[in-house]
Amino acid sequence: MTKEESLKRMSELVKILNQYNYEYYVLDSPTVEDVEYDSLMHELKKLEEEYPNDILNNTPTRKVGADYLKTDLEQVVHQNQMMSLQDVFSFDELYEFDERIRKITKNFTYCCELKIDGIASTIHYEDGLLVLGATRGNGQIGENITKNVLQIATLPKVLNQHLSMEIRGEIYMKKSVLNSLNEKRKEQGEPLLANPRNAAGGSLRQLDPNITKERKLDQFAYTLVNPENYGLTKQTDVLAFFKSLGFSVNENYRLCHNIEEVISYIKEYDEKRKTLDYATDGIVIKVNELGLYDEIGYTVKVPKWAVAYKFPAEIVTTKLNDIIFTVGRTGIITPNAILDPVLIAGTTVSRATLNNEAFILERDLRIGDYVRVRKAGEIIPEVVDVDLSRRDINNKKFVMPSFCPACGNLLVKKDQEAEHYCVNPECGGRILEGIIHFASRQAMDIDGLGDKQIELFYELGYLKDIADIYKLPDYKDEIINLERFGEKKVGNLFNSIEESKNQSLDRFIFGLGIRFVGSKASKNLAKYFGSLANLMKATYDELLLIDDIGDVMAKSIVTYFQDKKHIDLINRLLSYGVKPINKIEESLRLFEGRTIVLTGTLEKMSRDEGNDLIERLGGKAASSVSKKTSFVVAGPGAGSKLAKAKELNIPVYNEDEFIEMVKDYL
Ligand code: 0OX
Repeated sequence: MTKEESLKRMSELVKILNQYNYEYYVLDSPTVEDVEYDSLMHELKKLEEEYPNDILNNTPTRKVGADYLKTDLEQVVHQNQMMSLQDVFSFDELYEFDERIRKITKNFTYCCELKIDGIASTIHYEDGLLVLGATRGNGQIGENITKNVLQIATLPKVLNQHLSMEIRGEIYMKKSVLNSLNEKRKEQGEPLLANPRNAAGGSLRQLDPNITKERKLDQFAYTLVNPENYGLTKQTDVLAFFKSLGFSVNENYRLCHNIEEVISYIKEYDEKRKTLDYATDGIVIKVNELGLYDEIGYTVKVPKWAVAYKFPAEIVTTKLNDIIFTVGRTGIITPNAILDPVLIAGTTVSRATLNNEAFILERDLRIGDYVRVRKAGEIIPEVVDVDLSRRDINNKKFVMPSFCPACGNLLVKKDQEAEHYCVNPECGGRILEGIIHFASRQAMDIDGLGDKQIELFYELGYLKDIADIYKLPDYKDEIINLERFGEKKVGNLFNSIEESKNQSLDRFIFGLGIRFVGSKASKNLAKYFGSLANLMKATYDELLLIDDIGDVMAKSIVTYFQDKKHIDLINRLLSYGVKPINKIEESLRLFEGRTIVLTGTLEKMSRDEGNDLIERLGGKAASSVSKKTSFVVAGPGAGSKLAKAKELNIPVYNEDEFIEMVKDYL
């Protein structure tokens, strides 16, 4: 790669990884597997080592999880930094770790612990009473979660000795707890929690501790701050001490005398961990003799006397009992594997998408085969391949059906496309998916109207298309009498239906489900046309002028609005009071008449980007604070401007609060 290419790649990686971090830390909903994330991060670190002068300000290599978090919780400054761990992915790297320590001393052992996939936290006790709980945050500053840790049944609130001390450990959610929580959420049409770690994180950051209590979290203790105060010299003794005080300690730890023993421990637990009721993503290997820690030393973020070996993604073999087909709103037919239920990475898997005919034929998957399944992004089950050694000769080669499973129409496969389609616009399966899409979180965001409710109302004949949603209140009496509904729930549902009438124009456009028009294109369309009426009149040539809208999308939009059925549907929606609001237009006035000053270091945008944003939203970006300043956005290191703002009683927000104000317009 030339330097220019490397810098371009660096900038791409920063963008992708920041997005992944946002999905992971803020949305609690990762979209990539850890392995892929780690490999991209590794690539970025290597490039940054090569070009240290070109490291970007917003690089994720200099941020930790908490930098991505928006939080309403109070901050806690850690008196003793909370370090994280250096990850390694191979035994070779472990040998290198061992070599580095052996250069310093030959007289040591290892304490190996399971790496629990949860949230690292610190707990302070004074005179035997739990007085403070905090997350790691960036290692220096965390979030105060005292009220929430008090809800963890297995964490002692009062110690059996009057000790003042700080202990650290992992707060986690059991796999079984996550499964039953997700079952409830599914029933209520709420989004599922992606994995035990994100579930624990989300539960701990609840502002209402009662929710934390319902989430039934647990904790394992593993670090004691200042162990010398208790005469302890070994990590294994610390763990025993914790146990004697009433803490939960993960009992699977082992004292290993050399790196070979460490490796056999890892191999043993890569199997055993599958049977445990909590998620583990590796093994933590720590020098056991605490007295050696200072000599072996620390880097800025991690100790040199410990590493985390990360397990490769879990793959499980199970039986493929059937292949069934679902119809999407665009008519796409998706084959799905029906599997003998198996536990993978924390949840039971009994279904996996098989994407399309080619996917099945490439792997030669046959009903009755044993297949290997893994979870992409720890969430989405995926069939990797077949275990041919276990194939029964009677298993028949897969043949794609010719007819739609929902309406029986002949399926169509277009040239160059891998997918089969049902092209019947009246197909019940397609209509149902279209209604689900319209009500979904990214579109009209109608709370309480999830897949299950829509399927039920569709079967009962209350919903035949998206406009019928606004007629649901006509069936109030019938719905109240349905199982799992009731006065309150129905009242909430009707309120959110009513509220959605003034949903933003871009979400409404996205909700219509026009082929190829995703949420980004919908935003561009709303911004350009400003109203539904204008969009409906748009010509092909005009559409091509808009950002990111090309030939295929432009044709699809024109065709959609030429169809009388769609015009009738939109007219009905309008007649029921649906009136999408152009929030993008509104945004131009968000800061109208306001003078805003940015000061200190902004971590998520450059100063120029911030000032541009203020101007774009109709405000004035100023560089000095005066009586005329409407508010100040202060990042770390803010000095005299911040002091002046305080003196003049001008509101001050931090960067996260500012992003919260403008997030709809970014
Ligand atoms: C875990 C875990 C995490 C903490 C900082 C230096 C050593 N997730 O289970 N961290 C540590 O120890 C680190 N131990 C663990 N067991």
